[in-house]
Amino acid sequence: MSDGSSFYITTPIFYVNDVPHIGHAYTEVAADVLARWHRQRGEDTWLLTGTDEHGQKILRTATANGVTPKQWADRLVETAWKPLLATVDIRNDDFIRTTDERHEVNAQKFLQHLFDAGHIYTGEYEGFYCVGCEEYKQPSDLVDGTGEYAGQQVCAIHSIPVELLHEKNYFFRMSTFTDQLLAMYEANPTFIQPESARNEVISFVKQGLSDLSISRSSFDWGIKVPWDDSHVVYVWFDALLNYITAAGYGQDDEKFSRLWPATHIVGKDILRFHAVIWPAMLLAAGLPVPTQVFGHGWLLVGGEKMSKSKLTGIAPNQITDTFGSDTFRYYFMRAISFGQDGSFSWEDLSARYQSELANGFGNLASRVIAMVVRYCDGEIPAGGAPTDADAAIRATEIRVTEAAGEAINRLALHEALASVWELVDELNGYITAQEPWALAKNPDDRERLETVLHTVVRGLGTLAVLLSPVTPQATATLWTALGGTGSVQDARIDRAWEWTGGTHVSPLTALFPRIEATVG
Ligand code: MET
Repeated sequence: MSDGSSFYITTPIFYVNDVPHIGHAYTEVAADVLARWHRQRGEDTWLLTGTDEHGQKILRTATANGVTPKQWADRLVETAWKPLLATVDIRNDDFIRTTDERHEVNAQKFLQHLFDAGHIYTGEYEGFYCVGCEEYKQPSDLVDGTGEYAGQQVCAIHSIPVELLHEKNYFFRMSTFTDQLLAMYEANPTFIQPESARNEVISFVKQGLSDLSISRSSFDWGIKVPWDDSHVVYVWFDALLNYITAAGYGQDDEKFSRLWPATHIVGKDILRFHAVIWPAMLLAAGLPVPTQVFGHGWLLVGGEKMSKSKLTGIAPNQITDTFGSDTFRYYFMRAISFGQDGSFSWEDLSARYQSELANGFGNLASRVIAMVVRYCDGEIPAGGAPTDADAAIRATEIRVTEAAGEAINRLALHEALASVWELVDELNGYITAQEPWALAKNPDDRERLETVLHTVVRGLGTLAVLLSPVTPQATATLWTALGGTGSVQDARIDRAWEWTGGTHVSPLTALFPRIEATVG
C-alpha cells in the first residue's frame, strides 16, 4: 500500500499548567497506534505532539508557584510531558512547544498575513471567559454551580465560575466563513468524525458564526501581535498554528506540501476549535483545511469525567508501573469504542489483562514456541498438505487482516482489535482441537504434527505484525523469538498472512507475566 502518500497525524498540544493524566495518555496512544500502523505499511508518516504554553492559565499557575511562566513550562515539559511519551511508548517524529522560536515567528507571520488581507479589525470584547478552557463563553455555555459555587453560573466543563472580561481586542472576521465552512462539511462528509460530532458542529455553525477575539491586552504572557505589541495573541489562535509550524509552513515549502494537511485526533471538548475556528483560519490564509478532525470521547472514572480539575485524575504510570506500557495501550484501544465515552476501572483492566493478554495471546505464544523447541529442536517445520482445519486458520488470517485494515481506515481502533482477537481465539481453539502433544507421541503422526506447528507459528507471525502498532514491546519480543528478520514495527507487510518467518525459534519468557500486586 506504499503509494508515496503521506500520513500526517497530530495530537492536541496539551497545556503545561498541570501534569498529565490517563486521558492525555489515551489521546497520545490512539494517535501513535495510527501512526505506527501507517508507518508499518511504508507510508511517509509523521506524528506530531507537543505542549501549549501561553495564556492566563499557565501564567497564573507559574505565578502561584513563584516562577516565570517560561520556567514553569520548561520544568513541566522536562519532568512530566516528555516523560509521558516514554511511559506509554509514543514514537513521535516531532515535539513542538508554542514557546519555540520557530513557532513564535510563524504565528506572527500568519497573523500579519491575515491582517494585511483584511481579515482582522479592532473591536471590544465584553463577555464571559473560562480560564480553565481558555475560551470565550456564551451565557448558554454555562450551568448552575453546585457546592461552594451554588447560586453562581459556572463553566460546564470545569465547574468553576467564569470571569467577566471587558477588553479592547483584535477580532478575526470568522463570521464571513460560515457558508464556506458549511459547504466544506457538505462536500467532505468524513471531515468531522464521528457522525454525532459532525452533526453537532454543523448545527452549531448553521446558527451563524460570530467574529472571534484573537488577542488579549490585560496580561502579556503570549506571542506579541506583530503590529501592536500591547497585545498578545489569544492562546488558542496561537496554539492551533502549531500544526502547520511543525509541518514547515513558511519555512520549508517542500516539507509543508508533502505533509499538509493532517488528521487531527482531539478530545470532543475541543472539537469546535479544530473543526470550526481552525479551518476558518486556514481558509482565510488560503491554505488547505485538515484531512479529518476526529473527536474521541471522555474517559469516565466512577461515572465522572476524568479531569484535570477534579480528583479523578489517574497518572499513566500508576498503570504502566504494574502492567507495562503495552497493556495500557491495548486496554484503552480495546475496551473503549473510539469516538464514544468509556469507563475505566481497575477491575476491568485486570480482567482483560488476565484473560486477553496473559491467557489469550501471551500463553498462546509461549505454548507454541515451547512445542517447537520440544518437538522440533527449535526448527520451524515446513508443514505438509493442509486439512480443512488448517485452511480455516489461513482464511481467518486473511479475513482479520483485511477487517483490521478496514477498521483502522475508519479509525475504529476497538473494532480492529476485536477482529485480530478472533485469530487469537481461533488459534487457541485449533491447538486444543489438534492436540499436538498427542500427535507427538505417535511417529506416524509426525507430518501432521509438523503441519499443525507450522500453521500456528504462521498465525503467531501474523499476530505479531498486526499487533505491533498496539503492543510494540511484546510483539518485538515475539518476533525475535520467531526468528523474524528486521524489526516487526517496520515489517513492510501489506498481506500479513504471507509472513514466511524465520527458520528457528528461540525460547520466550512470558509476554504478559502473572501479576501478584494489588493495584488501584
Ligand atoms: N491546549 C489545549 C488543551 O490542552 C489543546 C490545544 S490543541 C491546538 O486542551
